[in-house]
Amino acid sequence: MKQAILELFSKSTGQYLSGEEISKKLSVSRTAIWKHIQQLKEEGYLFESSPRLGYRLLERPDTLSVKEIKVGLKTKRIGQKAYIFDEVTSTNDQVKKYAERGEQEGILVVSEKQIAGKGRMGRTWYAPEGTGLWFSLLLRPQIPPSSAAQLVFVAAVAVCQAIRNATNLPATIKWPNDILIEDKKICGILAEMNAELDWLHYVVIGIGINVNQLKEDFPPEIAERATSLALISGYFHKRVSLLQEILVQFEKEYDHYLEKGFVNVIARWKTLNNTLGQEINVLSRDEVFSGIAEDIDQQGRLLVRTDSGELRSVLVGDVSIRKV
Ligand code: BT5
Repeated sequence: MKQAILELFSKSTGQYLSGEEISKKLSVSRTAIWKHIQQLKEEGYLFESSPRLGYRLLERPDTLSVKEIKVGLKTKRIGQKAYIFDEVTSTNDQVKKYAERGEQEGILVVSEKQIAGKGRMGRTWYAPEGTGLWFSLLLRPQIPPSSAAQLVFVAAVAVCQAIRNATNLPATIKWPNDILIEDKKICGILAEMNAELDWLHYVVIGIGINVNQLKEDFPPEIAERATSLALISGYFHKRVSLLQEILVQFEKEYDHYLEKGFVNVIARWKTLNNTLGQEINVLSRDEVFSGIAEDIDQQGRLLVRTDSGELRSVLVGDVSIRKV
């Protein structure tokens, strides 16, 4: 019932709804409505009530709850089933457990905190309590395992676009999986898959976004390279609204990809990236080299013209943009 009440208010944002109107629409008594609204107030929702006009929802709490995530969520399947945790080792690992139990594509796992958050290649992702968005999605696309890396690009385009839409901040994508603002890392993406050589069982897309951390919240080893939306904009952001926008953009981008292929994703990726055309250093496996990032190919490999004129394609690696 509380979910239904919130849905009504989400459709008439900032407007008064009378107790009578609500009770008619939901077929319950006005006293029951009053009781539910009192409970919502205790959960952090700020309602204004006027004896003549009824109730108006002024503020929603920034708690990551299924109720909050689902209210007004404009997706068909991505995030429509969500699991929320106070603490997990890694949301990617949690999604894998659900995948093994046969859960459907689109399920979302969000945690307030990760105690063993993962980056790529065994690295650590720092995911402290309450300040960021740490979440993972389960996908079951019918594509060959060799194409699974393309989903990192789908995710990067969706997250970058969503951050721009929700905050107006100039987010860009650094090949292959980082979102940066003002040259600092705001978001990392980790895609993992379960597959046979020629059969993809599922893919987990893990996304970590620094939302409301302050400078002192970052450990010294990343403090110079990492930032948060709050640090850039000077004010705190609602994590739930951002998450909803990401889910919407993700579904849009993913559906496009499934229908029309990777070419369209690359085209959008190119309009949002900060890597192509730049002088870069590449750390690929154990080798370091530098050159100019010329393009990405149909598999998402970065094509780099090295300082000696050779064109090299990089499938896995880290890139840093050289400052001139
Ligand atoms: C990534 O790896 O950037 C992928 C990060 C994915 C995190 C999400 S959170 C939800 C889901 N569950 C997980 O367990 N993981 C995913 P990589 O490109 O390898 O970058 C890792 C490096 O980024 C680290 O070695 C640090 O230098 C740096 N780093 C760690 N935590 C950071 C943070 N919160 N913000 C910015 N940089 C960070």
